[in-house]
Amino acid sequence: MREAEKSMAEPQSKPDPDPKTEATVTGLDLFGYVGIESVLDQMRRKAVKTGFEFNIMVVGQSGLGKSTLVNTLFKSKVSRKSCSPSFEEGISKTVNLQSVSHVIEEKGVKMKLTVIDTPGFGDQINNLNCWEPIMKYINEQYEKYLKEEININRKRKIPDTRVHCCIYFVPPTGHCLRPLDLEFMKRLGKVVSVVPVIAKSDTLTLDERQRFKERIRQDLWTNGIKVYPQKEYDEDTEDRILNDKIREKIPFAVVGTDKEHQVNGKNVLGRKTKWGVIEVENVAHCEFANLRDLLIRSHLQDLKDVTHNIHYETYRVRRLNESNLNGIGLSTPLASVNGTAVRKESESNL
Ligand SMILES: Nc1nc2c(ncn2[C@@H]2O[C@H](COP(=O)(O)OP(=O)(O)OP(=O)(O)O)[C@@H](O)[C@H]2O)c(=O)[nH]1
Ligand SMILES: [Mg+2]
Repeated sequence: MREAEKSMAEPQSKPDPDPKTEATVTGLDLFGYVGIESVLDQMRRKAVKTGFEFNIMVVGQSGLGKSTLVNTLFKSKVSRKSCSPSFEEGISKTVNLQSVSHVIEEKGVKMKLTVIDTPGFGDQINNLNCWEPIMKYINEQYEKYLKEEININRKRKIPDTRVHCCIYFVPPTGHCLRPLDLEFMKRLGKVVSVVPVIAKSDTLTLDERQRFKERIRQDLWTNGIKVYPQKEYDEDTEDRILNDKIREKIPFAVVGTDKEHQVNGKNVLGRKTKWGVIEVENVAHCEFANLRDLLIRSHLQDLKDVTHNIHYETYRVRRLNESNLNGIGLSTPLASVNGTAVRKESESNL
């Protein structure tokens, strides 16, 4: 018996295998060209047909330029198309949590982009629990998705309203993060990917901006606040190198506008001042372009993956454990759980 175990554990004791049979057998060797890589084309075609959904939320104190940045982010023209008329006249104070969706099509790829604009907080004397409506919204979207997912007759494609990224606006004080910012980001960071930005950064000099950014990074670190992209989710060295560069730049110092101005004969998005135009998409002027590239060009899929695999998964496990504890089977859709239990859950998270 021992001998048999030994021989199984030590395959090297067998005669040397024929190197030809040990080598990876490629499709080419066996049948000529198989065309495995065409699976990529198939996946691409499928993805293009299905389209993409991406949801961003903007959060921060009142008057920091959240609604303005929403318009800037999607080249304002795209954004303005389906906004309420008040956006045409100028951006007014946001009073309700509102989401605006646009289907953007580029080279045949369709993306339904939804931006959830939230009313600013912090203008009350008592800001206690001002994060409640935001946390509630985020958890409600997870709950909606979960209900669809555990339905017996579930849809082939579950509509995804989960918040994939939350842009948190830090006021350009130039000092440090306020207790309110710390508290808010600490709570948000546990349920959603948070990308902090310095709002209205045209009000800071370049030196002030740099020092403020370093201070914010330090404050986040000392308070154990996790912002996107998180180190522990880097999948390999390539990811780490790319994300380290982003982590060094975070928080992005952004400037927003919904107006275009002529600069050197070209129409550019910018803020006109007495001293010239601050070009919003010019990286020498501000880091709006870095933010846009992160969200749309380089990390869109990763943000969706982190939302699904980390944040939603945490929510799902907790909810299903809870259902089991309450004696409600997994197969029972949560829709049939009394509504108060669901509501209590989102509140208990606050
Ligand atoms: N200097 C400067 N002003 C800005 C910037 N972005 C927006 N503003 C101005 O700030 C004011 C408030 O902008 P909003 O976009 O309404 O701010 P908000 O965060 O949506 O405010 P609430 O809806 O009250 O939460 C407007 O007059 C904007 O023109 C910026 O980057 N720099
Ligand atoms: Mg607003």
